[in-house]
Amino acid sequence: MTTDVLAPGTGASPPPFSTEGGRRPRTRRWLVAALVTAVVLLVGSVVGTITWTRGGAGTSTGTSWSGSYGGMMGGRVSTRVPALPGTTVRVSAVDMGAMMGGRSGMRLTVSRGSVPAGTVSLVLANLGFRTHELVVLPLASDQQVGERAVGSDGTVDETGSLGEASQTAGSGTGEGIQPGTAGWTTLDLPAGRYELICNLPGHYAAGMFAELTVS
Ligand SMILES: [Cu+2]
Repeated sequence: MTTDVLAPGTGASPPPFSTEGGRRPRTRRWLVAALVTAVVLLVGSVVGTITWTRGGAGTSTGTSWSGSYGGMMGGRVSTRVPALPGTTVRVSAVDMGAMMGGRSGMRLTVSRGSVPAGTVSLVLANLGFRTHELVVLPLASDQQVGERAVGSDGTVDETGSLGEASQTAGSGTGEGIQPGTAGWTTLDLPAGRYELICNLPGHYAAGMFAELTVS
């Protein structure tokens, strides 16, 4: 964007819509308007956004990523994720920190809702302010995500878990994935429906679940 667009005192009206000379400035003004709208939407959004950049074509330097949650509330993931086998599903965890009562606005979102059966690598990026984790549970055919019974300790039964990513900047099981980091796991998933959850106390009930279909 050129600075003259934003500079004060340069509010010259665009030429009439119908003139040819008006096309370029008008297009640019629309672009600026669209950009401003996008920024406003981003700031007001409760959905985290993530940008992945490959570590270089043809190299195995892995993937680094950054993301933001709600724009001005920040939330970057600096962990360098290695190249992982199989189909990769990127899962982002967001929360509102201590704002809005603490536990509202906790979410898990997946980069894709379905994957082919076989080797699947799940990467959890923690864009929130709290520690999170990712546990993979099977879903019965008549079961929907978010319906599991929550125990008095705030967690759900993990019986039948196919695996989890709960290690900060590492693979597999650990003590939880700290804010601003990522953790991952690689699983062999047969066809079926799965529920990806964060099972730290209170987090499932607060909305940290997402569905993944394997076919
Ligand atoms: Cu969580």
